[in-house]
Amino acid sequence: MSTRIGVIGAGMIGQDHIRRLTAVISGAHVVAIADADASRAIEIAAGIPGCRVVDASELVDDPEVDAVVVTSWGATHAEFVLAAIAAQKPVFCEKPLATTLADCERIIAAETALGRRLVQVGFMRRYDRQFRLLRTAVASGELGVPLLLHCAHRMGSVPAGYTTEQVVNDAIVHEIDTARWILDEEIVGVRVLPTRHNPSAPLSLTDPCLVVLSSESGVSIDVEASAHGAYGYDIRAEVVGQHGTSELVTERGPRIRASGRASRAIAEDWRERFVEAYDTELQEWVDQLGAGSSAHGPNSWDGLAATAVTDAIHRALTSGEEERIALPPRPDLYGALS
Ligand code: NAD
Ligand code: ISE
Repeated sequence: MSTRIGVIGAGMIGQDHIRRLTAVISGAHVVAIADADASRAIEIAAGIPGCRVVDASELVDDPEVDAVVVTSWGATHAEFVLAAIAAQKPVFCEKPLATTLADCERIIAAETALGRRLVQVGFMRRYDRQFRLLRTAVASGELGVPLLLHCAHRMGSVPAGYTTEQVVNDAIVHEIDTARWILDEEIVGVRVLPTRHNPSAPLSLTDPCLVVLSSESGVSIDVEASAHGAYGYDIRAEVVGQHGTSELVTERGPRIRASGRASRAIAEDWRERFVEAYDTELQEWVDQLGAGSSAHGPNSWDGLAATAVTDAIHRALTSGEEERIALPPRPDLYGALS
């Protein structure tokens, strides 16, 4: 039986996930779309047989909707995720789970009271082959004790009006999650280092933004987030361990030798770089729904832990000091860290 999905938010990633759910993965189909911009919802729904346009406030409780995908703006996620938990429907929520720690705590409290995990957060890098190899290299012990993790998040370009808040909540949030997942420990401290301003960026944007996170065991994780990476979308990560290093291989396609140079392509944006990861992420989620099991992917706890760190980065941007992170106790419902 095919799972009937309702999607809230038909913007960039909403449309990409709708295409994926409709044309790429098996076991689900999109029956309802809601967007604050009704004309956008109408246009997208028109291309999908049997798909209705529904008001966001009614989509979760719609009896024709079995499970919900939330791809609206970050600050709106908590409302829809809480509604899905109240309706006891599985919900796949794009990152961030919520933009405030208080909202994340409300979500955890609601799920814990229900006693069942219904929420999966869209930390799709956990489904990327290269990130999985990096994590396996660390877990194998071959590198010895991990000491440092160097990360870069270079966006080729960003939409006009892109803010420092988005750099932190939408971009660096991925490095926070991958660091926790690769190292299998929480982040406990954050500093923001001064950088020279990129003349291509508006003065209001912290670009590049250079953040150093510290893990429980003392691993330092430096994250360079560049909103005007200029040459393409480039995500890098390298673990430096006691006995060796391991890094992501990020170039794509065949190696070309021409005009006196050897080169390989660099992805244009996140849709291209992580296309297989998004496909795997949603296929596994749908498979779990079909099997009637709780989502096994990144959960509400992972969402809360990431938001606790983004909150601390915002404090550090203002204070210029190291900001510490104190997480509430992790409920048993969420099991071990990863
Ligand atoms: P977007 O602005 O392109 O699209 C958001 C859509 O949501 C818009 O169409 C907007 O009208 C709609 N919307 C906003 N509030 C709404 C509400 N209350 N009810 C109904 N519709 C509403 O943004 P985007 O780039 O698609 O990002 C959306 C979310 O997905 C963000 O949280 C972002 O961080 C996340 N995202 C994740 C990835 C990833 O790699 N995992 C990539 C891109 C975006
Ligand atoms: C976007 O929202 C994403 O989640 C992408 O994965 C990220 O790389 C990009 O920086 C964000 O804007």
